[in-house]
Amino acid sequence: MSVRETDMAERVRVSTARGPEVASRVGIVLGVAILICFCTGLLSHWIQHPPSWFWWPAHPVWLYRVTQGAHVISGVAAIPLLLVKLWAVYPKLFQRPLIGSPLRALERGSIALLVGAILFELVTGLLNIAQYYPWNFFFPTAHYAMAYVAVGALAVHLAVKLPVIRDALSRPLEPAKSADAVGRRHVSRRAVLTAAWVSAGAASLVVAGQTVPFLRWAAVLAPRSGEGPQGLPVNRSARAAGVVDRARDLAYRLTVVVGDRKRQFTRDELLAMPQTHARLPIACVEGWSASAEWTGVRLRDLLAAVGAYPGSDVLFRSLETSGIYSSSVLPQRHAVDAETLVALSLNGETLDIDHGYPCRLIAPSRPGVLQTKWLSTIEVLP
Ligand SMILES: Nc1nc2c(c(=O)[nH]1)N[C@H]1C(S)=C(S)[C@@H](COP(=O)(O)O)O[C@H]1N2
Ligand SMILES: [Mo]
Repeated sequence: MSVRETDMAERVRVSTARGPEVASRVGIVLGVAILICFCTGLLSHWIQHPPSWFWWPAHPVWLYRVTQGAHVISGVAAIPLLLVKLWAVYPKLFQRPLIGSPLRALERGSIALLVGAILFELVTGLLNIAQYYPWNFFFPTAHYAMAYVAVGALAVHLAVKLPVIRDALSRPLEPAKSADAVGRRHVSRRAVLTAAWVSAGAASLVVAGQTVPFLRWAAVLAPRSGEGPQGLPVNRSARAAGVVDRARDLAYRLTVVVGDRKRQFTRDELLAMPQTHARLPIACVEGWSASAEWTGVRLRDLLAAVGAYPGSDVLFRSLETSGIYSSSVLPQRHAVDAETLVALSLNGETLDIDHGYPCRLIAPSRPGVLQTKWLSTIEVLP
């Protein structure tokens, strides 16, 4: 840079709050939010597609509720932080030459990848919370794969920028220039940072309301925080799932298969068995969750009534015959848990058809998507 250019750059920096001081401070908080989001997202993925080494406890019963709540809250909080971060570095994104030397091309390429991947994650995640899918790829797979791209690009970016970040953090936020020079700036850096923290806090609050009970009042942006039959939200109704007739059919039987033994139960027969109460949350992967009082037959008692349970995974099938919700696999650790129920009632009333009547699975510390409703068959896997 020539002397004149340096002078120009300095003047630009003095007249705007943009620059590494704001970018590095917002960047650190954004990085933490992304890290929380990534780790909790990985957990959720592993619970739903467990690798052989993976271990997920049934207790405390609210564990998945907390990790998935943290996933969605940190992701939503990252959105305003990312916007402020992009604003702070905005002029640099378009600095000439756009491509330049191979090294510079590499740096620019990695930043394009980073911004693209993080934007993709935050936008698809947000639209998934709203259950709005204006694309034709399968959300979980794309969201999962792109998370590695985002975090990989972030690691490279941090390594490359470490000297700049160190330097920016070692200097005071506001330069010790004359009051006049600071006064010439339209907004102070402090004001920009305050705006970043406040907007991230507000974004967290409006989405946290769908999972943190005492923040319900704040859930203005949470699509499913509110009411459903028996005080619990519903993601997919019996009508939407096309199971109303089969669920109400007087010939309904729950089939239970343990090894080479098989038994069928009417709903009344299930009601005649010893009943257990459990207070367990439904924790949807989309981030909403709500606790409820469930009553029904302990899964392990039901299996024991049919045959000797060999201690393996258990497959649940729904009256709903197609789609990803129509079945789920429960690991042995959860299957033997005293609070894992084939639920027949909810909050003291007969299970509403939208919550899974005649009966549904409810197990502790599991994603909502695996709490299969309208059960037709329970089968112990070999
Ligand atoms: N058969 C079936 N089971 C299902 C679903 C479904 O669509 N079909 N939705 C799942 C999802 S995504 C969630 S979050 C919970 C919601 O349970 P609720 O509607 O009783 O609150 O049920 C799960 N069980
Ligand atoms: Mo869900």
